[in-house]
Amino acid sequence: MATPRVLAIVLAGGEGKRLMPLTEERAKPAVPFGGLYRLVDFALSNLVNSGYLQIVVLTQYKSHSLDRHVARTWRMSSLLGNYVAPVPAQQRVGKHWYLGSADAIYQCLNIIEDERPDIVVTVGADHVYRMDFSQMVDAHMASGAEFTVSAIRQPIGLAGEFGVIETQADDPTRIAAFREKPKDPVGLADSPGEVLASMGNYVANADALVEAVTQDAQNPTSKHDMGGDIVPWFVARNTAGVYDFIRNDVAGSTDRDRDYWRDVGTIDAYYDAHLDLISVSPVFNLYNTKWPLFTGNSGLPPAKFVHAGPGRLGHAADSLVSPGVIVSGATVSGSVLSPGVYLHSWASVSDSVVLDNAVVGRHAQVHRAILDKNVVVQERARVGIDPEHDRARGFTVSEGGVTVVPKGTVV
Ligand code: ADQ
Repeated sequence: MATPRVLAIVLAGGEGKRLMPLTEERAKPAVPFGGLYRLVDFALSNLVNSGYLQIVVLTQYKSHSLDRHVARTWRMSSLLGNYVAPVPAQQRVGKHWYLGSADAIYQCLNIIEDERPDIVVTVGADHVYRMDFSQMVDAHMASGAEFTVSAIRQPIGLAGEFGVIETQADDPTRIAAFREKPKDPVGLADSPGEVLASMGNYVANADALVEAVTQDAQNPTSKHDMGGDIVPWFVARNTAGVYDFIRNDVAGSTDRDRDYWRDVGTIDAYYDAHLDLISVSPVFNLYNTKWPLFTGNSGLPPAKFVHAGPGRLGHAADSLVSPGVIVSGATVSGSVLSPGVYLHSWASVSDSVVLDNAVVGRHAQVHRAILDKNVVVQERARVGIDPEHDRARGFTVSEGGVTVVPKGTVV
């Protein structure tokens, strides 16, 4: 099979309402994750590792830190025609921002026309996983479908958060029906407790995609959404294929994290995905060098652990600790610390996610909490120990009981 020309589009305009307050001041794809990364780094690393180096990142909502991250971290030499380019909502076709993800693509059709790709790979920017998109492209081209959706089984209880796929009885690689976030999902015949969910990643023949989003733009009843409108458009044409991620995606990943895919759309999912990273043999392994995850290099010094002494430890166990962190006589367990975090003597941080440059003062306690950037927990203050108290003082406490302290708060 001839190698196709591929343009990659990263949909990075999502608002991420359910991740509030982490998305109060930043787009969801810019939310920090795993100590050093931003969520968008997973989609971009997957594309680059798949060999796709012509990438546009469509941004809109509170996109300043996202644009800056993409421009600084992912800048490539354009000598060979490779680029990762943030493209803000351009209002090319009207005085509105992107209406939905399909409108975002419609508004940048000029890029597709300029690049003349054979195939467009469109991916979300909100998920933590490893995936070789070149395998999906190969499967797409072999199948004869115009548009292919990557899919993974999910518990039926989560069906309302996903596009749910029904495959054709005589051909499980073709989509018979697609329902976006159904309220009354039907389980799979061989596993009634599960549905086949769209991962929000699509491979399309460029011509067909252009036709679909152009027609969609003219449809006054459309919400201009990839999942809600474009996938059903291809299903109606009987040219929509499905790519089974678990069965097919084998390259790049170790056996262990091969099947890992997490939508970190809620505080609890975000928190739990961090715990997945910490375990001794993690299901998602940041140290897998076969499929590296790229991000910015802060140039910070190494993490430092000092001031062990009577009653204080200056250590961390079962944790990920980023560059620039100082653990000075404090105790850390089961936590992920982002760059520049400073923990003072007799402080204790357990089962928590602490984002950049947060400070925890002497004798303070932080448990089952997410501290956003630049939070200061003052001497003897407590966070996450008493969820009722945390709620009363205005912090978000998730259903799973995780307290979130917004950016820059002094506790
Ligand atoms: P959602 O994630 O709910 O479901 P959406 O809010 O459209 O769908 O977000 C999809 C991606 O597009 C995200 O990466 C988001 O950041 C981005 N995005 C949203 N609106 C955008 C806009 N106007 N401009 C640019 N980018 C935008 C989708 C699919 C489901 C599928 C789930 C998987 O619709 O079918 O099951 O993803 O999580």
